[in-house]
Amino acid sequence: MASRQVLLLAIVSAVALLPAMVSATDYTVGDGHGWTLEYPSTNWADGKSFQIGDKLVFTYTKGKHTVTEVDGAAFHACNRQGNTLMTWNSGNDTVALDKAGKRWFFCNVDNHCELGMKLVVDVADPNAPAPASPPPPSSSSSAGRLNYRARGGAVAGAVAAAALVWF
Ligand SMILES: *[C@@H]1O[C@H](CO)[C@@H](O)[C@H](O)[C@H]1NC(C)=O
Ligand SMILES: [Cu+2]
Repeated sequence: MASRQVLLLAIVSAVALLPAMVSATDYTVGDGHGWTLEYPSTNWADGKSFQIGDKLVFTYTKGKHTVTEVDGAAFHACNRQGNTLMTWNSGNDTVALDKAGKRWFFCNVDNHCELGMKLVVDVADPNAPAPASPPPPSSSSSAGRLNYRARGGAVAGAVAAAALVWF
């Protein structure tokens, strides 16, 4: 039946796209709490790993807060008079993590930064070459990527095979 073929194609396509989908994530800062004083954001990033292509979404009541990107020194000092790299203030701000390295954000209203409205993320480049480690016996991180791809391919193949058997 044509509909079965369409369904099969949909399943196989979805599995093939899976690696691309997991590689870019939109993170809502503070999760359900949003970007707020009631839920200091300082530790929200702990345990999360960010990659180029991910996005941070800051949601808050417009006018009550800002999302201000600064350098590390201004961040650590909560220096609101220092050099500002970028400011967002729409209340629903999407910040693209489009480059590797640390990005520092705080709220530029009153003493909110001191109260914990600050967030640092460290953005990894998934395509960066492995850092040169003293004796290079084997490139473990590129092997890891190859394994990851091989695993994705194996999963796609297994699902496709299962679907073929099923239909
Ligand atoms: C925030 O903006 C995104 C698009 O940029 C939209 O999809 C989403 O619904 C908005 N959220 C709110 C709470 O306005
Ligand atoms: Cu604030």
